[in-house]
Amino acid sequence: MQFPPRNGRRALITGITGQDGSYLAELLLSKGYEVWGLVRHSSSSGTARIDHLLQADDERDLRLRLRYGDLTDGASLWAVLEESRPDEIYNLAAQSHVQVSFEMPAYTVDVTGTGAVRLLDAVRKVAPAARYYQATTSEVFGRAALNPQRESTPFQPRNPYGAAKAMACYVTQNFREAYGLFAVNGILFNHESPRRGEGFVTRKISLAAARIAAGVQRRLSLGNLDARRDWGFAGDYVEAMWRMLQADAPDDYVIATGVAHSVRQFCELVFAEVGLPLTWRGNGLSEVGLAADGRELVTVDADFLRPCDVDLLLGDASKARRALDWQPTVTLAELARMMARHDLKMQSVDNA
Ligand code: NDP
Ligand code: GDR
Repeated sequence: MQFPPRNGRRALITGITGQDGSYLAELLLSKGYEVWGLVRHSSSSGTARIDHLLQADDERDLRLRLRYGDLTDGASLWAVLEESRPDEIYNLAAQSHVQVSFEMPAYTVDVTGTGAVRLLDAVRKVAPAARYYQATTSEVFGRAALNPQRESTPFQPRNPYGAAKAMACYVTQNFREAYGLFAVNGILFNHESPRRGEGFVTRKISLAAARIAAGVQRRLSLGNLDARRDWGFAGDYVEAMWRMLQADAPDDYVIATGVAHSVRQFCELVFAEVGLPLTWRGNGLSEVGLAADGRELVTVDADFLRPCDVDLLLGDASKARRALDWQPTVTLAELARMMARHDLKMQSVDNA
């Protein structure tokens, strides 16, 4: 199928207040786009990650416009599509926390799975020429029998979040095939940054290490230290999203670094960066990470263990490297340093 050439420069981002949404908004604005963002209403402001783009009225970037809406409210999706008439749509909104998806499975499926279907259905009817990006995830692979995982690896999600994302992925593919939409799935492996939500393990570790180094927290409790993930830098991954929508034809791509590390290894990198190198003693629930002076800085708490966890996710992004000329630029050690330094600086500002 032939798709019209890309010349439009108006984008709609759902999930613009999240980690990826904030980096993507910066990227698109820097490329000259007009950016529309869908935000949920909240009793307190939820725009901390994009406040630097919103500033005071006389200084703010007028190419960034926010509209209230919610993936659970189809009418708000129609309204924002009709008003913004986007050339590109990035569906990044989701209930994105795996542990929360065990506690709120029906809600997670409604937002993360059915929400994507609501948006796709509205796109098909209101903006069928727009290019659509669906944020899919390595969690769709779940208990994968083969490593590394690539686009052809069968889906075996192990939690409600992964199952909801698999549904969103399948419907994106289905609408591409059935209605000729330019709709793509980015199957992204874990990506982190100083803007990462505080409930995800890398940020939980960098924040705690900084607070412990500053003397305002005593220890960090974690769950599965053996879990291994393919962690990259979020700034690199939003570049891949954009490249997928500039391609000649719609397709699905794995985005990953191709290197996996354990939660334990990430702790070691971050604590060393804040001047507290760790050694480990014990195992299972009794394992502890010790400072050089013998203080127990990291402990294991059963509350943070999941009903079932994904032990290892490792991606093969060679298709994206070939077709999109994309590759990661930040190593895990650099990422750990970036996050630790940011959170140490936050401590010194807080304590000033
Ligand atoms: P975040 O959790 O940081 O951001 C999620 C965004 O979705 C927030 O802006 C949030 O708004 C918004 N949101 C949540 N529920 C709704 C709703 N019902 N209606 C409208 N908006 C909603 O996620 P990330 O930025 O890390 O990830 C972006 C996307 O990529 C997500 O879909 C995630 O599942 C997926 N993904 C992420 C990976 C990662 O490693 N970061 C890897 C693979 C996929 P609010 O600020 O109000 O909460
Ligand atoms: P994940 O990220 O579930 O991979 O989902 P998270 O950082 O939450 O967990 C990664 C691994 O660390 C283990 N772990 C802990 N996790 C958290 N959150 N808190 C802890 O205390 C803890 N201790 C150990 C987990 O068990 C897991 O194995 C993220 C999200 O961004 C998804 O939206 C995205 O789709 C996937 O990454 C790819």
